Amino acid sequence: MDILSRTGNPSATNRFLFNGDFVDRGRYSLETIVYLMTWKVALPNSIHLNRGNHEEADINEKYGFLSDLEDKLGFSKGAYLEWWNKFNDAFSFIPLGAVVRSSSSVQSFLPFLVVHAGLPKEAVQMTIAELNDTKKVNRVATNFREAKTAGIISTFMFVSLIH
Ligand SMILES: [Mn+2]
Repeated sequence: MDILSRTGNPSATNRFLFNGDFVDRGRYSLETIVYLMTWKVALPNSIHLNRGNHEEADINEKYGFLSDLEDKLGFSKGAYLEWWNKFNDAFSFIPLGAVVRSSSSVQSFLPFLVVHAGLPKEAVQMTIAELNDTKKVNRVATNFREAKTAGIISTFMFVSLIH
């Protein structure tokens, strides 16, 4: 919210890419993710979200998001756990990366890929089209331990912690 108060709200000419870890970063996880999701629904082409390693249940149950939901929605155990599951289901659909290209109205630059952490070894030889192919990279996963392509997915979000 502080960023948008300084830069102005998202619009067709004021576009944003937020690069993950929307939760587990302080006492306002719920407010932050609802705020970003609301902008995304309102202006889907002006705000873009990449998935970070904290948009994953195994992580955000330990580092603040689950307890934030318990504090704010904990009128019953079922309620906040249900919301936690729903948020993590939604997180599984957040893209792992975004390609940033120049538009004709700004200085030209080569397209580049933005991911939360880094590229896995398997991906270095892959094209953007192959990375975007859900048959090759099944990136929809709420729990990486159970995902077929867990190694690739988690490296997109965790490699900075490993190397
Ligand atoms: Mn992170």
